[in-house]
Amino acid sequence: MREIIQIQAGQCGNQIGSKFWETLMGEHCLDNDGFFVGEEDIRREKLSVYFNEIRGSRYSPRCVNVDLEPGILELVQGSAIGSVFRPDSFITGQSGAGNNWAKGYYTEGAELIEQIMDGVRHEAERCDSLQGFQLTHSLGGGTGSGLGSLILSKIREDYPDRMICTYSIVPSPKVSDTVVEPYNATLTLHQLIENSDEIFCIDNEALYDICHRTLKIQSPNYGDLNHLVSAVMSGVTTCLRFPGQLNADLRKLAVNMVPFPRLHFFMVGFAPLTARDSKPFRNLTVHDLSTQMFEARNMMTACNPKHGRYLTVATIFRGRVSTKEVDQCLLNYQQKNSQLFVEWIPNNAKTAICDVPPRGLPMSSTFIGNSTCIQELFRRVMEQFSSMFRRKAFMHWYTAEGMDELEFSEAESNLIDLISEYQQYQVAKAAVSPTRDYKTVQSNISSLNSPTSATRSTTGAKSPQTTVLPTVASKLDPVATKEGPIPTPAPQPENK
Ligand SMILES: Nc1nc2c(ncn2[C@@H]2O[C@H](COP(=O)(O)OP(=O)(O)O)[C@@H](O)[C@H]2O)c(=O)[nH]1
Ligand SMILES: [Mg+2]
Repeated sequence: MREIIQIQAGQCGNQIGSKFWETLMGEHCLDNDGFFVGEEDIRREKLSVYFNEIRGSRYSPRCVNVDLEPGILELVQGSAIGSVFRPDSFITGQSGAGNNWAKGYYTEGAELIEQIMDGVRHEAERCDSLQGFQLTHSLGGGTGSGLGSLILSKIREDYPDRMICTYSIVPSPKVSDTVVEPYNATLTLHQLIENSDEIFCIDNEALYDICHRTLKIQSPNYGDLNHLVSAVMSGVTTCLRFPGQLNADLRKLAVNMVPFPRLHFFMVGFAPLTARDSKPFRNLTVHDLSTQMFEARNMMTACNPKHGRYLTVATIFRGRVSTKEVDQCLLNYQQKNSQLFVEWIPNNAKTAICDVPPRGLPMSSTFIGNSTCIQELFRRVMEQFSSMFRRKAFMHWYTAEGMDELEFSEAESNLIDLISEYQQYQVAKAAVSPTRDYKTVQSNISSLNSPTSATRSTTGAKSPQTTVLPTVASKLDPVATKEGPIPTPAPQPENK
C-alpha cells in the first residue's frame, strides 16, 4: 500500500493534526481506541495509507507529533482519541520557540532534530511502499514554522524521491497578535518553495472571515477555525483514502496540479460551509455545491480567484451525486468563466467523485486550485514583512540565535520572484496561432516553459507574448513599490 507519514509540528500543527485524525477515524469507522467497527469494505480498503495496522483490527495513526514545549502534546494525549497514538510518537522539548523561527530552525529545534528523524525513520521502515510525507504546521509561530522547515529539509535529504506535502496555516492579524509572524511566515515560505511539492495554503484570515461573515459566529475561536480546516483536509485527502479515484496518490495529484516546479501553492475551498454541530439549512444540489465551491467567500485562502487565472483545478465531490450532473455543472462554470482559466493548458479542471460523504453531510464538494491570484496572499505577507524589515525591527531576536540578516533578504527576494512568476503566467497568452509554423510554436512554448524565463522577467526583460491584465497588478502595486517594484512583464500587444 502507498503509505503516508504525517508529521505535526507546534501548537497549530498538532491541533489541526489531531482534528484531522479524529475526522479520519470517524470517516473510516475506527472507534476511539482505533478498532475498526464498520461494515463496508470501502472504508477499510485503503486504511493503511494513513494508519498502521497494529494487531487484529486495531489501527494507529502513522504520525510523529513534535513540539518544543509539552503543553499541547499533553492535551492531545489526554484527548478522547489520545490512546490511539503510539506513546513514542510524541517528541517534546521543554524550552519553547517563543514565536521565533530561528529558535525552531537553528537552536532549540536543532537539538531535537535527530530524535525526530529517528521517529520518522522508524515509521518509514515499517512501510511497504512509502509514497511520501505530509506536514501540518503554522507559518506564523516558531516551532511549526522553524522546526517544521528544518524537518522538511532533512526529509528532502534522506528521502529525495518521496513526495512532500504540507498543510500550512497562513497567519492573519485578525486571529493572532504576535507582530513577528510575517517574518516567520516569509522565512518558511522561502523553504517551502524548495522543499515541498504541494502546499495547501489554509489562511486564518479566510477562516476568520468565513466564521464571522458566513457562519455568523461573533468571536470565532481556534475550535471554530479548525472545524473548517478538518473539513477541507478531509476533502482534499479523499482521493488518497478511498479506492478507485482520480489523483489517487500525492504524485498523481502533483502531476495534474503543478505545471511549473515552483508554482505549487494551492488555494482550497469547501462547500457547504457549516458551523460546528450544525447542519446545512436546506437540501443541497450538485448545482449549489459547484457554484458555492468556486466563490471567493468559500475559499479558505484569502485571495479572490476573479483577480487571477487558474493554471489548474481539481474538485472532489462526495456523496450520492450523479457523475453526469457534476460534469455538466463544471463544464457550465468553465464555459461561463473561461477567462478565469488559462487557455494554454487545455482541460485544466479535473473532477473526482467519491460515494462516501463526509460525516454529518449528505454531500459535499472540495476545491483545490492552482491560481495566479495566490500572489495576493504573498503580497499581503510581503507588505507586512517589508515594513518591519526596512527598519530592521525585531531583528535582534533572530540574530541572537545566530541568524544572518542576509537570510531575511534572500527570503524576501525569493518571495518577490515567486509573485512575479505567478504574475507572468497570469498574463501569458497561448503561443499557438494558425499562421505560425510548428517551429515557432515549439520555441515559444519552450520559452514559456523554461524556468529562467520566469526569473528573467524579474529583471524587466520583455516577454513577447504577454499582455497585462490591469486587475491584480494595479490594485496591489503600492505593495510592490515599497522595496523597489515587483516587476510585471512589460505590456505588449498580443501577437497576431
Ligand atoms: N487555524 C489555527 N491557527 C492556529 C492554531 N494555533 C495557532 N494558530 C496560528 O498559528 C500561529 C502561531 O503558531 P503556533 O502554532 O502557535 O506556534 P508554534 O507552536 O511555535 O508552532 C498564529 O498565526 C496562530 O494564529 C489553531 O489551532 N488553528
Ligand atoms: Mg508553541
